[in-house]
Amino acid sequence: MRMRVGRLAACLTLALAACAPAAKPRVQPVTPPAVAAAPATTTAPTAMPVSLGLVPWPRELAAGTGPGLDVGPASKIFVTNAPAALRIAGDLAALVARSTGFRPPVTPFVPGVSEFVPPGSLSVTLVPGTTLPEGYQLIVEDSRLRLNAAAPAGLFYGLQTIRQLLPYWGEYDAILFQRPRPALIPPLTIRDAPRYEWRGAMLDVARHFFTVDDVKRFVDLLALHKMNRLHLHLADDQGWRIEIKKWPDLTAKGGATEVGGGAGGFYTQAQYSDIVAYAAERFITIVPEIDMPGHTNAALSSYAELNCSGQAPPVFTGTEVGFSALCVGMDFTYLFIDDVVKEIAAITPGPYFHMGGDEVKKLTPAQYRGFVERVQTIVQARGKQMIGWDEVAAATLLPTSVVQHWRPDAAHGELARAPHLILSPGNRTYLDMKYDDDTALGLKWAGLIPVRTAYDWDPAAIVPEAPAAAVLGVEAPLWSETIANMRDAEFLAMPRLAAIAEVGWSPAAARDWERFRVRLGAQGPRWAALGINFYRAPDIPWK
Ligand code: TNX
Repeated sequence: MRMRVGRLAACLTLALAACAPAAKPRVQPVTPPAVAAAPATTTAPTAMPVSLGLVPWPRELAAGTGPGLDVGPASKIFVTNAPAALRIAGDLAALVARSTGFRPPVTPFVPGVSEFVPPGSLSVTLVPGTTLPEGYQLIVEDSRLRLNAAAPAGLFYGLQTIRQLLPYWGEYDAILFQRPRPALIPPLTIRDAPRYEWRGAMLDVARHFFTVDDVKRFVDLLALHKMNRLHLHLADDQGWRIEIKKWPDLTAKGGATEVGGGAGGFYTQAQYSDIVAYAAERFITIVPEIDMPGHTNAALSSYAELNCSGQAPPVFTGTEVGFSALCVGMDFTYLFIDDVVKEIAAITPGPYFHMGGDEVKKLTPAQYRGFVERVQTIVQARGKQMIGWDEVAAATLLPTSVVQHWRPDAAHGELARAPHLILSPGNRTYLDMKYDDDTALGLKWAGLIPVRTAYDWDPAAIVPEAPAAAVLGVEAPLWSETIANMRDAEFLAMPRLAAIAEVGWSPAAARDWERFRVRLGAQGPRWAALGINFYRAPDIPWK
């Protein structure tokens, strides 16, 4: 089925305005309500009740008093006159238009001349130094909405919050043809910023290939939940998915199949750059992974000279792991790796290169460590920080290198010494695990993962020996042995991706399963409107 790429995130940008600094809110702090009640009074009889079904829950939220904002035909958006702010203000206007049928005009502030925001209007302002990294403030009071951030990413996340405050029916394509209706945003003050800088997901495009439009659709799911890293698993035994100009057979041969023997596919470098740019507009960094020295049958079958034997193995379309390895004792292998890292680094603006490093059964521990250290040097020489799955913690790592924890039983001593850690414990974050025994898709080697299991854990408690500052954050991998298209991917990812997003964003003290499941249930109509094939998990009170 063809997805509506870009619709999910069409409103993702926020503008900044040099509007007046937000006044101190006259509000009482409240504990996060599961779903806040609509304000007692509304100014328009047609106003829709708005629930606070926010996911992820913000760092601080206080209910306000007095009128909220009735977005209506007279509403305008005032914005800081800067390109990033104007783009986000334009997206906000489009979002409001979809929700209400009225498209508010966007007017840049003229600094020092007019920073007045009239009642009924919205403002988007970029003011350096006013928020934490990636943070924003959203203040709705006196019939005005003010969004403010120190940097564009914060405005973007504020826009996602506004999106969840607006009625879900704005997500339907048909809404513009319906009678315009005002939408009420309740009075509130939100001061928000993420708990962790790394809030990611991984998509395995190697076991089954996913098109550029599929990947953009996945990016949209991340953006909706304020996630900011998309790790692409670009090469494995079953497929090589990224064009390397100097080694064309990697894709010509190694990209031409997938699990089950389908046609596979690959991204040209131009297509990859298109994905990178699409993600960047949504403040998402692409993290490319070329898995090595194991998980390399696609490369080994493409070039005989990469094999110690000089013989290329056949392509592989099964799902076993651990049988392949690069010829680590041969210098030629490292020339190959350098070519690959060089070409990918050149089209990857983000600072990371993931070298995989998992599940190597063909090498001695010393061979493995030597390989990791040599690849680490190559990656660094090409200007990137190396990331590896947790097995790489056995090697001597540079201070910039990042270890991605995945095995629930990995040795904590090594992990505690990792310069930086990403937490992807298989028994919590693996989106390819079944929800329960009846789930048709997915695996269960790391256990069954119902929504509560994906939600109810604290990243700080996974490797308690690791210094808190070493923990970059969390990432949810979606391996694709058992999924062949985006419908399948959405079924396994949603709603657990939203749970992991909150684990990465919200402060530990604000997280609570009982409240979360109600807020998650409130996403149902929105996700349905967006055409997301989410699993109606029985433990969630879907609206
Ligand atoms: C383990 S997680 C793997 C992958 C599989 C996955 C399936 C990791 C680093 N390696 O090769 O696809 O399990 O759940």
